Amino acid sequence: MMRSDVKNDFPIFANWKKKGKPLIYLDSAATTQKPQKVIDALDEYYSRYNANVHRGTYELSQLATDMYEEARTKVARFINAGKSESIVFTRNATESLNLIAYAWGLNNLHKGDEIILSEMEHHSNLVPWHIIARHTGAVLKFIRMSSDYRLDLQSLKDNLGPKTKIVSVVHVSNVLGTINPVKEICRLAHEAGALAMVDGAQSAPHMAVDVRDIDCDFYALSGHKMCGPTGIGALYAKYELLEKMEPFMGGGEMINEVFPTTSNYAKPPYKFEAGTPNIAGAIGLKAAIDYLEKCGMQNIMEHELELGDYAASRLAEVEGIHIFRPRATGTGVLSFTVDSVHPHDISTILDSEGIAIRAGHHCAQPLMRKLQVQSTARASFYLYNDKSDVDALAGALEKGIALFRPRKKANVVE
Ligand code: 7TS
Repeated sequence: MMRSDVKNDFPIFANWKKKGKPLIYLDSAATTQKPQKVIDALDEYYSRYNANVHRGTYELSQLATDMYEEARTKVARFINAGKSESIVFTRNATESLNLIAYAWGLNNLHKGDEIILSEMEHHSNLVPWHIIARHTGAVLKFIRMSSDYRLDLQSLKDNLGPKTKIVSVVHVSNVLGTINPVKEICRLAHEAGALAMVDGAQSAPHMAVDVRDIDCDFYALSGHKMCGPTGIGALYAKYELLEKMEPFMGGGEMINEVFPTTSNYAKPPYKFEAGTPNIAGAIGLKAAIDYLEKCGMQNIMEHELELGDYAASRLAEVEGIHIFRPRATGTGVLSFTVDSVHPHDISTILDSEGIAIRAGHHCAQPLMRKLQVQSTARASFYLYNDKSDVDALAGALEKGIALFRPRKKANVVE
């Protein structure tokens, strides 16, 4: 069970008021709010032990380095990576996905090789592969989505073959909330001799993730979607793959020796962390993971699922609504449209009641086309939401969209 006073851990709920109305924040799939503990960790780093890492021979720098490396160990344990050297700090999930597309893809893909993605990918796991396919001549294939918004594994099996070099799929869809069977997908990819990558931007914040049980080769996450600061993310990779990979970017920190015309590189993960890293971000991410672990990942998942189910049943009563969510196991993500009301208007109506939701294509334009819509409205729940937030959403929606409906003509007596 989630504590009923979780909102108090997040100062924004006391600080932001719209026309005196409290904030009802239902856009955590875009970014989450930050608990005081994370804000304090950032403040403490900058005010007590700010220094650059891995280069100072003085105590202050050693302390900053220890804290930065402790954060790496924390991320590794959080997703059961096995060794902390398997964790590369990045800016966000997007950079983690690009790192693999560029550092692995450019050097390992050739004309005619096949990359398998799915029909529900975020642009971050799509556009990098477009670029790499253009450079290498590799071909993109897609796992189809069923009418119940799930991936059709038969279509994965049909696509897999000797030319498949990598399968890269989203763990939890940011639009549909579908939890994909990534363990099975990785098994099938490996059976075909391909590597497997998982976009965990929407799974790491919401459920216990075990990358070694999933047996993915690569896994990407974003700190800001899991109560951490913006500008910090992580890539998990099997260490032996990191060892074989070329660097993504060159610069300080990632080298062993440099000569005028050539250089050799540091060991992973440092080979992939060129330049001064986001030290404060990593330390803030550690504080965020400490906080999430204290709340309990199982608790968080159950809480969101309950809210997602409750919201789906409450919103189903709204006239003209279409909900895009799998029948059984969903998550706390709920996308919908309402007949004759544009999603942006829905968002504006709700905003006037202090309710923040997202409206748009959610960086998943191919999925929008598949759903035959241009955009959807999306409410996404997290540990600080409760049923009263869902009730407020349903109430404001009923009231607001009535304004957009064509009025019934009054009887006119001649
Ligand atoms: N993958 C998925 C599944 C996502 O949902 C997102 C962001 C990303 C990758 C990229 O994350 P970033 O931190 O690198 O930007 N999704 C959303 C969203 O649904 N609304 O805003 C951002």
